[in-house]
Amino acid sequence: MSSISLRLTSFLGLFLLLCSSSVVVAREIGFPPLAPLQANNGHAQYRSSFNDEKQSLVDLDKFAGLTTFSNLPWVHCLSEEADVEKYDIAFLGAPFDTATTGRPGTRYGPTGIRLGSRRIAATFSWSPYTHDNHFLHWAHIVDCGDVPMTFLDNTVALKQLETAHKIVSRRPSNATEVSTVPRIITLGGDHTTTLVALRSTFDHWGPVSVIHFDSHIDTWDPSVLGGGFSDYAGLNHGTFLHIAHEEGLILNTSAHAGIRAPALNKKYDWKNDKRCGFEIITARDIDKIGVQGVIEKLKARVGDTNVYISVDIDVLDPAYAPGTGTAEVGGWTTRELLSILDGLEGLKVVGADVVEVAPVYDNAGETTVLAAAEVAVSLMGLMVETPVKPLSKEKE
Ligand SMILES: *[C@@H]1O[C@H](CO)[C@@H](O)[C@H](O)[C@H]1NC(C)=O
Ligand SMILES: *[C@@H]1O[C@H](CO)[C@@H](O)[C@H](O)[C@H]1NC(C)=O
Ligand SMILES: [Mn+2]
Repeated sequence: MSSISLRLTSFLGLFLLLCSSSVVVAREIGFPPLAPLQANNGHAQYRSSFNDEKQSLVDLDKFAGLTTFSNLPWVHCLSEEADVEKYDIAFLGAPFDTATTGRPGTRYGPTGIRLGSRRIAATFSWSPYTHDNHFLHWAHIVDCGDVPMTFLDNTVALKQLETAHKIVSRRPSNATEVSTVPRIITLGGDHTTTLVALRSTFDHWGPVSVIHFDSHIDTWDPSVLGGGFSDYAGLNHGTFLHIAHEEGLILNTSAHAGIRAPALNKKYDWKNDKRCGFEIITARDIDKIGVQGVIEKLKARVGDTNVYISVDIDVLDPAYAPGTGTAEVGGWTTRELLSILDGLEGLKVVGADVVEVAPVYDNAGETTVLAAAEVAVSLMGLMVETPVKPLSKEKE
């Protein structure tokens, strides 16, 4: 190639380069990327939303500030003051693990579940299945924080939780025209905390059907599980349903779902379980009757009664929830559990919990706390779908 044609070629190249750069209209993409702002401001305003300084702080709050459940507002529900912000559904942490029979650690459960809910927020919760958003219905939903519970004396700790339940559930609701009693979703905490929650629902609604998701029956006789050497030892996370039955808190239309842990004896535990008011759906029943079959069985069992739903995270297989104290293999998947819970829509859920979350045994991917957070959101959805009246109103 001659030197002239070489010059021509490079001239042509430069010309083309200049041409193309003047034709292409570059997007004005700010850096660092402003992803959360894009969501709220439409596709054409990558930069302009930054002009609204106040808005830019509000929209980016998912990973900022203090961590509440699903980024809900925190209300000091346990305040001595009578006049706190009103609410209809309250998340309440019960950091307690001194009545466990296996690995302890659920005192960190409420904090773990909140961390697992970091990416959940009311503004970003339109369901891909129903196109609905339970955070934005009639109910004002809040996080009341954790109840102070001593880790040195179970009797005192459970009394503290009982006092907290009384205060939180006896405050006036916000949407009084829909429902006058605020409902509580407890973030546990070992399963013993459910006994206290059932005393609280009894206070407002009388005895309820319990739908108990767990790998264990938890109706063990205190004289069997706990050694039988003291009443104190007899009250633990494997006996609380037996005691709830003794106290008349639950109906004989209750059910377990996901059971797979062995009993302590050939006959007595199963007979005693039935006597306490329970029917058993085992973990392997799902292989025969499917998710829909489990939903139908549970709905048929509780009928039109008021329901308390307790989810021990160990109902999930340890592959889906390693972060728990008494893990049992052969359990349900997270998708199965969430489908069953959402399928219970229409039941009159007066109280609920997700318990036995022990983050110290969770993995780096936070498998357990992510699952527990979604379970809690599903429980909340059931409450939003079906408002319930307190007992006194029903009698009127
Ligand atoms: C509280 O209830 C009032 C009256 O029903 C309603 O207008 C208001 O939006 C509710 N507050 C919240 C935060 O939901
Ligand atoms: C529950 O107990 C009542 C009587 O108290 C009885 O009529 C009813 O059949 C029992 N239901 C079940 C499912 O056991
Ligand atoms: Mn349990």
